[in-house]
Amino acid sequence: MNAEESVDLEQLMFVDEPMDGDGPRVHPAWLPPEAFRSLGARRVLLHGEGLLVDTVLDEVSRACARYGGLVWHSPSWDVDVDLVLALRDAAELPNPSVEAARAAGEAALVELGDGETLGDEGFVLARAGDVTVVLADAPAGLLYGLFHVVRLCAAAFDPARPPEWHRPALRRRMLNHWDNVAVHPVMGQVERGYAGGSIFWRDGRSRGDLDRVREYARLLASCGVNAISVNNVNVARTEALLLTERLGDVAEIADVLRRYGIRVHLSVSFAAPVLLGGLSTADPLDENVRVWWAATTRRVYERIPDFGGYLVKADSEGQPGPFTYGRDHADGANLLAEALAPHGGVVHWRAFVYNHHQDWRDRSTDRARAAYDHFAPLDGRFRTNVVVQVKFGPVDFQTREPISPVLAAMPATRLAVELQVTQEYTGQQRHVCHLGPWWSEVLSFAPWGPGGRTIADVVTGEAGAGGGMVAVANVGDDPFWTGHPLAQANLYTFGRLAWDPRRDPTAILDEWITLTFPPSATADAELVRRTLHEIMDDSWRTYERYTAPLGVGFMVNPGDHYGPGVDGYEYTRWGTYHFADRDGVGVDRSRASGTGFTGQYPPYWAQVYESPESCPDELLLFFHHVPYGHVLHSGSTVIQHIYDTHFAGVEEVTAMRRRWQRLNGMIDPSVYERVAERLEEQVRCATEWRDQINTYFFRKSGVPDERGRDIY
Ligand code: GCW
Repeated sequence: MNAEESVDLEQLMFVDEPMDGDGPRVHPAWLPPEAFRSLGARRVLLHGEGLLVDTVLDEVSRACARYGGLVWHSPSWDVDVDLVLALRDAAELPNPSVEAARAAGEAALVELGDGETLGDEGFVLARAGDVTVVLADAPAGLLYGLFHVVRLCAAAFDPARPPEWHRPALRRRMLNHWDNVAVHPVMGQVERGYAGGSIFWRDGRSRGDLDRVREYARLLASCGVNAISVNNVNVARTEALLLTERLGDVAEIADVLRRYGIRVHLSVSFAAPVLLGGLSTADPLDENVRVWWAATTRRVYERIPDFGGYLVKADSEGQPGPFTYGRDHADGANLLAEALAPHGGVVHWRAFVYNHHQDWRDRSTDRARAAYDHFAPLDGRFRTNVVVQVKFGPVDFQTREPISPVLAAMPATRLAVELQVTQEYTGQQRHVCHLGPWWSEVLSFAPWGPGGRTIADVVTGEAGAGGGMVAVANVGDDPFWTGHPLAQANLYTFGRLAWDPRRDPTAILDEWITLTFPPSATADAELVRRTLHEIMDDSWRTYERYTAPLGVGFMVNPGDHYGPGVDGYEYTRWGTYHFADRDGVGVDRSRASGTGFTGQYPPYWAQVYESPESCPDELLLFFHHVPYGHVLHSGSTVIQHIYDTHFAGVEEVTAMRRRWQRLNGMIDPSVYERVAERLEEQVRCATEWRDQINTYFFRKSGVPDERGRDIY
């Protein structure tokens, strides 16, 4: 196709019907109909029964109806097929080519599976003559296998394709929605949401737009997510009722998600026995409290038999918790775990617990220490159906932080790592900030020293018993789902990394590009691909360059956390300080002279971080207070590094904007326009960051830029 034909793009790229009644069209994200062309032009036989098999049938049927293929659902015989999707335990079919395909799949399994089973979600893909076969032990495996075929496009039908075996590394791959049911006076409908309203709730009630939820479920299943919590971890009165009176709303969502292999979880208030049950206490050791949770949880399972479990933020930023009763977080988590255990549910208990009423004058309290101080001593005390959910960094989802030492401190506890897909601190979906490379760094970090076990190993656990990966979602009712269309890639990447945390994020991004901008519907596919990589691959580092330097974090406007506010948090109670003065900047977290946080790491990193000489440049100001003239490993001084990176960051954003302009007329115009508009804002905001940070540090230090550029 050439550029003149691009008027047809909309037809190719968009689903036929607006999904919102008369409302705006919803962008199909990485599942445009065109991405199904290769599958939809084939003859497909589906063999097996089950709810998710019906979902696969529905997907294949829609693709085949559009692109002229054919689909049979067993029992069907004597047909020529190109693709067989079959459950392994389904009965034999009197069709030689189907049986040959299944035999090829079995052989591949023996060859590649290394004695392992496919499990509930795994699948094998192989070729038998002219036929591609996907075999799975369970329906969810077929669904994931189907989406794998979609991702591969024509390559799935390449006669030379060697067999493949896939199984998710992590059992639970979860998104947390910080969606409020009732609009919060400060945080709005979605806390830290940058994509419009909630797809689940509006103005105090369920939206009832289950079509949109269904589209969402497809998107999530296609990248591997299998669990979501549907309400904010800050649980206010209306949201607390989802557990009881409003459970029906949750059940309706669960009915839709179930068809895509996704379980529903609920954020609950630790004070629920008091708030909802009329008890006088929520003390985890009180017998009536235990009975209340058990009975309430039983009712949840009567309504939602595959309910996933509870998510709890306790004793944190004003949420109730066990501390009120002189109990600890193991007591609290075990209370809920006990109620969930008979039903196979799990409690995700967040380790994000710290004092948010700190006195900025007090240099001895260190927010970074808090999660470890609270949780590490409890290792071994949590029930097996408790997952302690740990933010990846010790402070709060910053653009750069060290990895939380809690993840290395609780070998006898199931741990999940929590990431933030919603871009609270990384540009709020107005800036391009592709987070895959950052998450990949987090997951491949080896807390016991290079070559040792990694964070990916910790959350995978022995025999897959780890706590998995969790992320705060970035989706809303925006027509592009994520506000910034390129932020869709963060959601996709999270799912794919949760499926396999060792994958290369650039390869994942490439997959996303192929699906979202299918080459067959794109005027110059290679230009589009190259341009997107150029803009996105390094965008997290670009964002880092023009914002808070060298790991010091924050410096954002208080409250909304958008844009520069160098001293915005410096004299507040939130525990996030940079301590810049005329001589230097940074937080001394050493054991020798600071808060002692470095001592929370296993010996290798405790030693590396302890000294400014060995501390990696990018984390220097997180761990040390150093003079502006301190020379980095890069050879630059701290002050010159600040100037250089801030000038460079803005130049890179300007280049992004220029590169994007190449795609004008080549891709869906509405995507083009939305991104173009956001890039304008990114340039504006990055410039503001550059000038405020540079000016601030120039005024503090009095050290001029050695290249004499404009500082105000
Ligand atoms: O980063 C902070 C956010 C809060 C959020 C909190 C948390 C849901 O600013 O809005 O509250 O983290 O993770 O609980």
